[in-house]
Amino acid sequence: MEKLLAPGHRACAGCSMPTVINLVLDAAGPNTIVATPTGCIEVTTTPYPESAWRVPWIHSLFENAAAVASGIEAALNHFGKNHNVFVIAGDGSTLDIGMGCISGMFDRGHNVKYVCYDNEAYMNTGVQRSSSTPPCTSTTTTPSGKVSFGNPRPKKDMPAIAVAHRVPYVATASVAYPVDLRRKVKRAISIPGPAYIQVNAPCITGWSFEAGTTVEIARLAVETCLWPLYEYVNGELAGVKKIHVKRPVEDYLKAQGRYRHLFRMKGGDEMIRVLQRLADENARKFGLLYEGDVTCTSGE
Ligand SMILES: Cc1ncc(C[n+]2csc(CCOP(=O)(O)OP(=O)(O)O)c2C)c(N)n1
Ligand code: SF4
Repeated sequence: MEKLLAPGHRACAGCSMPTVINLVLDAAGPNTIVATPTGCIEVTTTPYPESAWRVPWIHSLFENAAAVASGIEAALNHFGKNHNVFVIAGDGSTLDIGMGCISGMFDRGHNVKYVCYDNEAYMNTGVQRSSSTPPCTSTTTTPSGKVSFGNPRPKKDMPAIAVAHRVPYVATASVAYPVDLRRKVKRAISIPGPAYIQVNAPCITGWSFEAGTTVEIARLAVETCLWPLYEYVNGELAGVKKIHVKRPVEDYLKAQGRYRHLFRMKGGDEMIRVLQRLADENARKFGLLYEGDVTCTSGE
Protein backbone atom coordinates (compact mmCIF):
# COMPACT_ATOMS: atom_id res chain seq x y z
CA MET A 1 0.00 0.00 0.00
CA GLU A 2 1.21 3.53 -0.76
CA LYS A 3 2.51 5.21 2.38
CA LEU A 4 0.17 7.96 3.52
CA LEU A 5 3.14 10.11 4.58
CA ALA A 6 5.23 10.50 1.44
CA PRO A 7 9.01 10.11 1.48
CA GLY A 8 10.95 13.30 0.82
CA HIS A 9 9.88 15.03 4.05
CA ARG A 10 12.68 16.85 5.86
CA ALA A 11 12.92 15.00 9.18
CA CYS A 12 16.49 14.17 10.24
CA ALA A 13 17.84 10.88 8.89
CA GLY A 14 17.14 8.36 11.65
CA CYS A 15 14.15 10.23 13.13
CA SER A 16 11.45 7.86 14.38
CA MET A 17 8.59 10.36 14.04
CA PRO A 18 7.80 9.72 10.32
CA THR A 19 7.70 5.97 11.12
CA VAL A 20 5.21 6.65 13.92
CA ILE A 21 3.05 8.65 11.49
CA ASN A 22 3.13 5.93 8.83
CA LEU A 23 2.32 3.17 11.32
CA VAL A 24 -0.64 5.18 12.61
CA LEU A 25 -1.89 5.95 9.10
CA ASP A 26 -1.33 2.34 7.93
CA ALA A 27 -3.68 1.24 10.70
CA ALA A 28 -6.18 4.08 10.35
CA GLY A 29 -6.34 4.06 6.53
CA PRO A 30 -6.97 6.88 4.05
CA ASN A 31 -10.37 7.84 5.53
CA THR A 32 -8.52 9.87 8.15
CA ILE A 33 -8.12 13.56 8.95
CA VAL A 34 -5.07 14.62 10.97
CA ALA A 35 -4.51 17.76 13.03
CA THR A 36 -0.97 18.50 14.16
CA PRO A 37 0.37 21.35 16.24
CA THR A 38 3.67 23.11 15.70
CA GLY A 39 6.74 20.99 16.30
CA CYS A 40 9.12 18.85 14.28
CA ILE A 41 6.13 17.03 12.78
CA GLU A 42 4.83 20.19 11.17
CA VAL A 43 8.04 21.91 10.12
CA THR A 44 9.54 18.79 8.54
CA THR A 45 6.44 17.54 6.66
CA THR A 46 4.99 20.80 5.35
CA PRO A 47 7.61 23.34 4.28
CA TYR A 48 5.52 25.77 2.20
CA PRO A 49 4.38 25.09 -0.52
CA GLU A 50 5.03 21.33 -0.12
CA SER A 51 3.29 18.69 1.96
CA ALA A 52 4.15 15.04 2.59
CA TRP A 53 0.64 14.24 3.81
CA ARG A 54 -1.57 12.07 1.58
CA VAL A 55 -4.55 12.45 3.93
CA PRO A 56 -6.35 15.71 4.80
CA TRP A 57 -4.12 17.52 7.27
CA ILE A 58 -4.42 20.74 9.25
CA HIS A 59 -1.84 22.67 11.25
CA SER A 60 -2.99 24.18 14.54
CA LEU A 61 -1.24 26.42 17.01
CA PHE A 62 1.25 24.81 19.40
CA GLU A 63 -1.40 24.66 22.13
CA ASN A 64 -4.75 23.86 20.51
CA ALA A 65 -4.60 20.79 18.24
CA ALA A 66 -7.15 19.02 20.48
CA ALA A 67 -9.57 21.93 20.16
CA VAL A 68 -9.15 22.04 16.36
CA ALA A 69 -9.71 18.26 16.14
CA SER A 70 -12.77 18.58 18.42
CA GLY A 71 -14.25 21.12 16.00
CA ILE A 72 -13.55 18.88 13.00
CA GLU A 73 -15.23 15.93 14.70
CA ALA A 74 -18.27 18.05 15.71
CA ALA A 75 -18.63 19.39 12.15
CA LEU A 76 -18.38 15.89 10.65
CA ASN A 77 -21.07 14.71 13.06
CA HIS A 78 -23.27 17.65 12.11
CA PHE A 79 -23.01 16.79 8.41
CA GLY A 80 -23.43 13.05 9.03
CA LYS A 81 -19.94 12.20 7.72
CA ASN A 82 -17.76 9.44 9.02
CA HIS A 83 -13.98 9.89 9.10
CA ASN A 84 -11.31 8.99 11.62
CA VAL A 85 -10.10 12.16 13.31
CA PHE A 86 -6.58 12.08 14.76
CA VAL A 87 -4.23 14.43 16.49
CA ILE A 88 -0.55 13.51 16.13
CA ALA A 89 1.58 15.76 18.35
CA GLY A 90 4.87 16.04 20.20
CA ASP A 91 5.23 15.76 23.96
CA GLY A 92 5.73 19.50 24.50
CA SER A 93 2.44 20.38 22.89
CA THR A 94 0.74 17.43 24.58
CA LEU A 95 2.03 17.30 28.15
CA ASP A 96 2.72 21.02 28.57
CA ILE A 97 1.04 23.74 26.54
CA GLY A 98 -1.85 21.72 25.07
CA MET A 99 -3.00 20.21 28.35
CA GLY A 100 -6.07 22.47 28.82
CA CYS A 101 -7.42 21.82 25.32
CA ILE A 102 -6.74 18.08 25.64
CA SER A 103 -8.53 17.95 28.99
CA GLY A 104 -11.53 19.70 27.41
CA MET A 105 -11.53 17.30 24.45
CA PHE A 106 -11.41 14.27 26.77
CA ASP A 107 -14.10 15.78 29.01
CA ARG A 108 -16.50 16.48 26.13
CA GLY A 109 -15.99 12.92 24.90
CA HIS A 110 -15.05 13.75 21.30
CA ASN A 111 -14.39 10.75 19.09
CA VAL A 112 -10.80 11.92 18.47
CA LYS A 113 -7.77 9.63 18.68
CA TYR A 114 -4.80 11.50 20.11
CA VAL A 115 -1.31 10.13 19.41
CA CYS A 116 1.66 11.74 21.15
CA TYR A 117 5.05 10.91 19.62
CA ASP A 118 7.14 11.30 22.73
CA ASN A 119 10.71 12.34 21.99
CA GLU A 120 10.97 13.63 25.55
CA ALA A 121 11.88 17.29 24.85
CA TYR A 122 11.06 20.31 22.67
CA MET A 123 13.16 19.21 19.71
CA ASN A 124 12.08 21.65 17.04
CA THR A 125 13.27 24.66 19.02
CA GLY A 126 16.57 23.16 20.19
CA VAL A 127 16.12 20.32 22.71
CA GLN A 128 14.60 22.17 25.66
CA ARG A 129 13.21 20.12 28.57
CA SER A 130 9.50 19.29 28.55
CA SER A 131 7.52 17.73 31.39
CA SER A 132 7.99 14.44 29.52
CA THR A 133 11.79 14.61 29.84
CA PRO A 134 12.99 11.81 32.14
CA PRO A 135 15.07 12.58 35.23
CA CYS A 136 18.85 12.96 34.77
CA THR A 137 18.50 13.84 31.07
CA SER A 138 20.80 16.54 29.75
CA THR A 139 18.89 19.08 27.64
CA THR A 140 19.74 22.66 26.68
CA THR A 141 17.63 23.99 29.57
CA THR A 142 18.73 21.28 32.03
CA PRO A 143 22.37 20.85 31.00
CA SER A 144 24.55 18.46 32.93
CA GLY A 145 27.56 20.13 34.52
CA LYS A 146 29.58 20.50 37.68
CA VAL A 147 26.49 21.03 39.84
CA SER A 148 23.83 19.24 37.76
CA PHE A 149 23.02 15.70 36.70
CA GLY A 150 20.57 17.07 34.10
CA ASN A 151 16.80 17.27 34.47
CA PRO A 152 15.96 17.25 38.19
CA ARG A 153 12.22 16.55 37.75
CA PRO A 154 10.25 13.31 37.21
CA LYS A 155 8.51 12.50 33.93
CA LYS A 156 4.83 13.50 33.96
CA ASP A 157 2.55 10.45 33.73
CA MET A 158 0.25 11.56 30.90
CA PRO A 159 -1.36 8.15 30.27
CA ALA A 160 -2.44 8.14 33.95
CA ILE A 161 -3.89 11.63 33.45
CA ALA A 162 -5.85 10.34 30.44
CA VAL A 163 -7.12 7.36 32.46
CA ALA A 164 -8.17 9.78 35.22
CA HIS A 165 -10.29 11.59 32.61
CA ARG A 166 -12.16 8.29 32.06
CA VAL A 167 -10.81 8.12 28.49
CA PRO A 168 -12.07 4.72 27.25
CA TYR A 169 -8.82 3.67 25.55
CA VAL A 170 -5.33 4.63 26.73
CA ALA A 171 -2.10 2.92 25.67
CA THR A 172 1.63 3.26 25.35
CA ALA A 173 3.46 2.05 22.25
CA SER A 174 6.89 1.97 20.63
CA VAL A 175 8.33 2.23 17.12
CA ALA A 176 10.26 -0.94 17.93
CA TYR A 177 6.97 -2.89 18.15
CA PRO A 178 5.13 -1.90 14.94
CA VAL A 179 2.58 -4.74 15.01
CA ASP A 180 1.62 -3.80 18.57
CA LEU A 181 1.41 -0.11 17.64
CA ARG A 182 -0.85 -0.74 14.62
CA ARG A 183 -3.07 -3.05 16.66
CA LYS A 184 -3.45 -0.38 19.34
CA VAL A 185 -4.44 2.25 16.77
CA LYS A 186 -7.08 -0.08 15.34
CA ARG A 187 -8.37 -0.86 18.82
CA ALA A 188 -8.55 2.87 19.63
CA ILE A 189 -10.64 3.42 16.48
CA SER A 190 -12.95 0.52 17.36
CA ILE A 191 -13.85 2.02 20.74
CA PRO A 192 -16.11 5.11 20.46
CA GLY A 193 -14.96 8.27 22.22
CA PRO A 194 -11.55 9.77 22.82
CA ALA A 195 -8.37 7.69 22.91
CA TYR A 196 -4.84 8.51 23.95
CA ILE A 197 -1.72 6.65 22.75
CA GLN A 198 1.79 7.76 23.77
CA VAL A 199 4.56 6.41 21.54
CA ASN A 200 8.22 6.34 22.56
CA ALA A 201 9.89 8.14 19.64
CA PRO A 202 13.71 8.37 19.69
CA CYS A 203 15.17 11.63 18.34
CA ILE A 204 18.68 11.21 16.94
CA THR A 205 19.46 14.92 17.38
CA GLY A 206 18.26 15.39 20.95
CA TRP A 207 19.12 11.92 22.29
CA SER A 208 22.41 11.66 20.40
CA PHE A 209 22.73 8.00 19.48
CA GLU A 210 24.60 6.22 16.72
CA ALA A 211 23.02 6.48 13.26
CA GLY A 212 21.11 3.35 12.33
CA THR A 213 20.21 2.38 15.90
CA THR A 214 16.85 4.19 16.25
CA VAL A 215 14.78 1.03 16.56
CA GLU A 216 17.37 -0.62 18.80
CA ILE A 217 17.21 2.35 21.19
CA ALA A 218 13.40 2.15 21.27
CA ARG A 219 13.58 -1.60 21.94
CA LEU A 220 16.04 -1.07 24.80
CA ALA A 221 13.62 1.38 26.42
CA VAL A 222 11.05 -1.43 26.54
CA GLU A 223 13.47 -4.22 27.50
CA THR A 224 14.84 -2.21 30.44
CA CYS A 225 11.24 -1.51 31.60
CA LEU A 226 11.85 2.26 31.37
CA TRP A 227 9.10 2.33 28.71
CA PRO A 228 6.43 -0.19 29.71
CA LEU A 229 3.97 -1.17 26.98
CA TYR A 230 0.42 -1.38 28.30
CA GLU A 231 -3.20 -0.54 27.50
CA TYR A 232 -6.15 0.52 29.62
CA VAL A 233 -9.74 -0.08 28.50
CA ASN A 234 -12.41 1.75 30.47
CA GLY A 235 -9.96 2.43 33.28
CA GLU A 236 -8.83 -1.20 33.67
CA LEU A 237 -5.35 -2.46 32.79
CA ALA A 238 -6.24 -4.63 29.79
CA GLY A 239 -2.84 -5.80 28.53
CA VAL A 240 0.92 -5.49 28.92
CA LYS A 241 3.86 -6.54 26.78
CA LYS A 242 5.84 -8.96 28.95
CA ILE A 243 9.62 -8.99 28.89
CA HIS A 244 11.65 -12.23 28.73
CA VAL A 245 15.02 -10.80 29.69
CA LYS A 246 15.02 -7.53 31.62
CA ARG A 247 18.05 -5.49 30.61
CA PRO A 248 19.85 -3.18 33.07
CA VAL A 249 19.14 0.50 32.47
CA GLU A 250 22.85 1.12 31.73
CA ASP A 251 22.36 -0.68 28.38
CA TYR A 252 19.85 2.00 27.34
CA LEU A 253 21.60 4.98 28.97
CA LYS A 254 25.11 4.34 27.69
CA ALA A 255 23.89 4.28 24.09
CA GLN A 256 22.78 7.94 24.27
CA GLY A 257 24.73 11.18 24.53
CA ARG A 258 22.00 12.77 26.68
CA TYR A 259 23.07 10.42 29.53
CA ARG A 260 26.83 10.41 28.87
CA HIS A 261 27.50 12.52 32.01
CA LEU A 262 26.10 9.77 34.26
CA PHE A 263 29.08 7.58 33.32
CA ARG A 264 31.65 10.34 33.77
CA MET A 265 30.59 12.37 36.78
CA LYS A 266 31.24 11.59 40.42
CA GLY A 267 27.91 10.43 41.82
CA GLY A 268 26.58 9.39 38.41
CA ASP A 269 26.35 5.76 39.55
CA GLU A 270 23.84 6.77 42.25
CA MET A 271 21.72 8.54 39.60
CA ILE A 272 21.81 5.38 37.46
CA ARG A 273 20.56 3.46 40.49
CA VAL A 274 17.68 5.97 40.80
CA LEU A 275 16.73 5.27 37.17
CA GLN A 276 17.06 1.52 37.74
CA ARG A 277 14.60 1.82 40.63
CA LEU A 278 12.12 3.57 38.30
CA ALA A 279 12.44 0.68 35.82
CA ASP A 280 12.02 -1.89 38.60
CA GLU A 281 8.94 -0.06 39.82
CA ASN A 282 7.44 -0.19 36.30
CA ALA A 283 8.17 -3.92 36.12
CA ARG A 284 6.38 -4.46 39.43
CA LYS A 285 3.46 -2.07 38.83
CA PHE A 286 2.57 -3.45 35.37
CA GLY A 287 3.66 -7.07 35.96
CA LEU A 288 6.11 -6.92 33.04
CA LEU A 289 8.15 -10.03 33.85
CA TYR A 290 7.17 -13.65 33.34
CA GLU A 291 7.36 -15.83 36.43
CA GLY A 292 10.98 -16.91 36.88
CA ASP A 293 12.30 -14.59 34.20
CA VAL A 294 15.83 -13.34 34.09
CA THR A 295 17.13 -9.93 35.02
CA CYS A 296 20.29 -9.47 33.01
CA THR A 297 23.06 -7.71 34.92
CA SER A 298 26.02 -8.06 32.60
CA GLY A 299 24.94 -5.59 29.96
CA GLU A 300 24.99 -8.44 27.40
C1 LIG B 1 2.59 29.56 22.03
C2 LIG B 1 3.88 29.08 21.43
N1 LIG B 1 4.96 29.00 22.22
C3 LIG B 1 6.13 28.54 21.71
C4 LIG B 1 6.22 28.21 20.39
C5 LIG B 1 7.55 27.77 19.84
N2 LIG B 1 7.59 26.35 19.57
C6 LIG B 1 7.31 25.83 18.38
S1 LIG B 1 7.53 24.17 18.28
C7 LIG B 1 8.07 24.14 19.90
C8 LIG B 1 8.53 22.85 20.52
C9 LIG B 1 7.75 21.65 20.10
O1 LIG B 1 8.04 20.59 20.98
P1 LIG B 1 7.23 19.25 20.93
O2 LIG B 1 5.77 19.50 21.01
O3 LIG B 1 7.79 18.36 21.97
O4 LIG B 1 7.51 18.67 19.47
P2 LIG B 1 8.92 18.28 18.79
O5 LIG B 1 9.47 19.52 18.19
O6 LIG B 1 9.79 17.73 19.87
O7 LIG B 1 8.59 17.27 17.77
C10 LIG B 1 8.04 25.40 20.47
C11 LIG B 1 8.45 25.73 21.85
C12 LIG B 1 5.05 28.32 19.59
N3 LIG B 1 5.05 27.96 18.29
N4 LIG B 1 3.90 28.75 20.13
S1 SF4 C 1 15.13 16.97 15.74
FE1 SF4 C 1 14.57 14.90 16.44
S2 SF4 C 1 12.31 14.76 16.33
FE2 SF4 C 1 12.99 16.56 15.11
S3 SF4 C 1 13.17 15.78 13.00
FE3 SF4 C 1 15.21 15.61 13.95
S4 SF4 C 1 15.31 13.53 14.84
FE4 SF4 C 1 13.15 14.01 14.38
